Amino acid sequence: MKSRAAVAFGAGQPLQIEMVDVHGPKAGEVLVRIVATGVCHTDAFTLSGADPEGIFPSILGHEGAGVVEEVGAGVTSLKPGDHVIPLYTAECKQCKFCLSGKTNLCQAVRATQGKGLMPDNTSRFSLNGQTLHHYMGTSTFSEYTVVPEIALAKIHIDAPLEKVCLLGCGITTGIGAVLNTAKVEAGSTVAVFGLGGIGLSVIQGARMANAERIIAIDVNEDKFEMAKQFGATDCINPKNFSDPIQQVIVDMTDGGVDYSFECIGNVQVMRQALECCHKGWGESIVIGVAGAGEEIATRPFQLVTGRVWKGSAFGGVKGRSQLPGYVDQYMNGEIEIDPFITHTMGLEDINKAFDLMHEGKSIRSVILF
Ligand code: NAD
Ligand code: DAO
Ligand code: ZN
Repeated sequence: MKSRAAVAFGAGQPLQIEMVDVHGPKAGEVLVRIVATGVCHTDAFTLSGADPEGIFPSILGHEGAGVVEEVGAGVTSLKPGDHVIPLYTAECKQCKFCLSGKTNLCQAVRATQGKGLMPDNTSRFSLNGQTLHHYMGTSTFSEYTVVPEIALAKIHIDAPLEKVCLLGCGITTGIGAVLNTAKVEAGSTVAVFGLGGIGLSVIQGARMANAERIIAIDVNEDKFEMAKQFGATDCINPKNFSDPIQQVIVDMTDGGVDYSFECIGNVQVMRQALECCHKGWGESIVIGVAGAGEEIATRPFQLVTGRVWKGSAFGGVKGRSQLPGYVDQYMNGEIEIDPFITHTMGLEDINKAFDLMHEGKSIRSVILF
């Protein structure tokens, strides 16, 4: 079949809208009609060429929601008409990782997903006979996409797809990092570095966890108003201080924060986030994705004296078991999504969504097919 898609032909090039060919679902696969997709910093990171796993030509996009159109042989958990969110972290419920109970990083389709292919090592996308690669196993910048059954969360049929698409990445990542990875306790002091979609979602999660003090840090002060709306108690710009920002935060908090979150992908900020933690127990969670080959550093004594450095992918959330519950929480008013959507546009304007992100003018743009 034919599908309208935004194709990434090469690093640093704008996406091009094309009518691509989509091969139907093979065994264990599902054809999904994407209704809406967010545009995340990670799509921009891959498009920039800084992503070591970036493959071109490809169809990017990983923050979508849609409707099942057709299922391949052997698919039992989904049927046409079901509403779904594609998962860049699958959940097979059978591999060593899924069975460990310790991680959400299912490895069942990881190897082929990393090569931009479906589990049988081939692509379902082509254009004029040329193979187009999948991206993160989701490729939500195509109206029709093919996804493994184990990488689809079935959600409430009444959930508005143009809103809950953002639970496919950013909002879930931020809230999950607070509740699952850090397990922030009521009364805690929290520092959040970077106030994009991820950082604001961390603030939302910290408020859900009843953190007492939430310190929001960004170099773009335009982000402070929304950070306060989500529950930040203090907003600070590192550029306004002569001391290193970690020292400023230690001084503000009688020795440091209980939890910090890096939501930028900057290895210098990752160090600041660790070093603003309280001696003896402070934990810093790395969420941001740094460029290829970059490394983090600190003095090991920071760890010897009780600070903990951790990372979080998709907020530690197991997509098929737990994401439908996040959708229900949105529908019950327990999770906010609407304020994140600063812009909506059609697929033909998707490059504007990237421009708005780079200019710091958007939190999330949602593409409506
Ligand atoms: P974003 O670009 O919307 O937000 C980043 C924010 O950081 C901006 O507000 C920017 O002004 C601020 N910033 C930049 N440099 C700064 C500095 N030196 N000090 C303080 N603030 C600074 O990005 P986003 O969509 O919120 O994503 C954030 C990061 O999270 C990205 O690296 C993305 O790839 C990553 N990510 C990780 C996961 C995961 O599962 N771990 C999931 C999604 C996104
Ligand atoms: O299992 O090796 C693995 C990787 C799983 C993917 C985790 C990706 C998290 C960070 C990327 C940001 C996604 C938007
Ligand atoms: Zn698994």
